[in-house]
Amino acid sequence: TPEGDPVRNLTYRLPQERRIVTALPGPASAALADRCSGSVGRAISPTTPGYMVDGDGGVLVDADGNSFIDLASGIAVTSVGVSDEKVVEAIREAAGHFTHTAFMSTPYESYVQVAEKLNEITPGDHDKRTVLFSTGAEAVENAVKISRAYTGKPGVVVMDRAYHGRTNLTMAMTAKNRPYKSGFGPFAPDVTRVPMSYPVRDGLTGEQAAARAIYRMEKEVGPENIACVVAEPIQGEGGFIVPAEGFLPAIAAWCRANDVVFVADEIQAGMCRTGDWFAVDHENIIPDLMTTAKGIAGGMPLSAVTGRAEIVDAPGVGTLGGTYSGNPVACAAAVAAMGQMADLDLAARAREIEQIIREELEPLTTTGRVAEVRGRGAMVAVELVDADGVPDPALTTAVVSTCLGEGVLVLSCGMDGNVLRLLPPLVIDEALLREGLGVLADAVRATVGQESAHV
Ligand code: PLZ
Repeated sequence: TPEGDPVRNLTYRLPQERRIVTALPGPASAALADRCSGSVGRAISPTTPGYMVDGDGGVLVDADGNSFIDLASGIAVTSVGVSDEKVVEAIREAAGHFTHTAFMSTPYESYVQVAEKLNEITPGDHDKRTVLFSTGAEAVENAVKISRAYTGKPGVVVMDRAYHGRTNLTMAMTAKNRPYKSGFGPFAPDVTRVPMSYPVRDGLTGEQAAARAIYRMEKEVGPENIACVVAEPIQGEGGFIVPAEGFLPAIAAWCRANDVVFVADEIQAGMCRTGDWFAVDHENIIPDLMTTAKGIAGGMPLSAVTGRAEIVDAPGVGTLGGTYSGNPVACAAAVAAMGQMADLDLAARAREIEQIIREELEPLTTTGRVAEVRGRGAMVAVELVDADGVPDPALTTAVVSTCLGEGVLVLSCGMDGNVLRLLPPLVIDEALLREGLGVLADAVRATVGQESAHV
């Protein structure tokens, strides 16, 4: 195995290598895929040609011994790795005592530790409180419940292309029709969508884009009816869109002036992913409430709403919760995962990863098919277009599937399905990352080349 990263003393249990030893899928994975289609609802149809049995650092290993380079982190979850030693040890230790008690009735320390830690690392030094849940969608729903309780108003404002989850309220908040919403309505009322900033397409400054959104909020809903504005500081599923500087601060300021709760949905962008603890840190924004999940607990299901004490405490005693909310094994994992993020300075590592990705992928702009390489830290996307500059989902799908076939796990996103998104674990080895990006770059060039050969 390689020595790892001497600076952070990263060492690995598994060889950090791309190794494809069978046709994909291999026979063991193919047999499992058969059982899957005979037993699992077809709405859940996995896209990776391998059933995983092990993983470490930047690799996932399948049932046939194929080792894939992981550029997805289970959709931005395993930022500290899929089997970080400290996280795994914390899970073993906690589960050895009890797997569950229901914190609402029978409490334990790790829940309080997670709350204290989140109150400490989220922006602002005001008095804060945290409540824990299990999934991201649940955290978003509860941020809305808390905002309504605090303001006494019903309205929820969300952004174009937003993604906030798949429950009924969060489907209403999510923009994209297929595959998330079509056929699943009616949806929760009182949700209004306003335009976000999308610099490469709208050409507006952050202030101009904010003025456009604020006009809509004032004229279509009115601040007297709005409980909260919920925004992803860098959009995830919607296409890794980074709003122009000044957009988010202006929206947050408008909220403050109008008794509207500003909720930053940091479920995908938070927890060191973008090179700071949170994406809002980049412009020193202090949200009233923040939702976190994904990266927070090293892969265990845990989510949180953190924010101003007077807002979080608006709902009365016993009005928020859930059987599994703040599960003790997940909380123990979160304490360990957040500890590793600080000890290994994974925020700095995310900034280094951005440089590596830009070095390897910015040259692709010469193909004429890359509208933009954008993002921050280890949350970077390549937006693909056709020769006329129109979003090109076919090219994107072809590149993703070539990468999968070559042992590199990469995801797409975007309203138009034309964005390649990179979310490597923050502990990925540099040489391995460069190799994975090389495969991706070759796949883009080869696909574009084949297309022009056909014309
Ligand atoms: N808010 C910003 O990114 C989850 C969705 C995967 P849950 N994104 C991945 C899929 O297709 O279901 C997400 C997010 C933001 C909320 C959520 C919802 O988090 O844990 O998936 O409920």
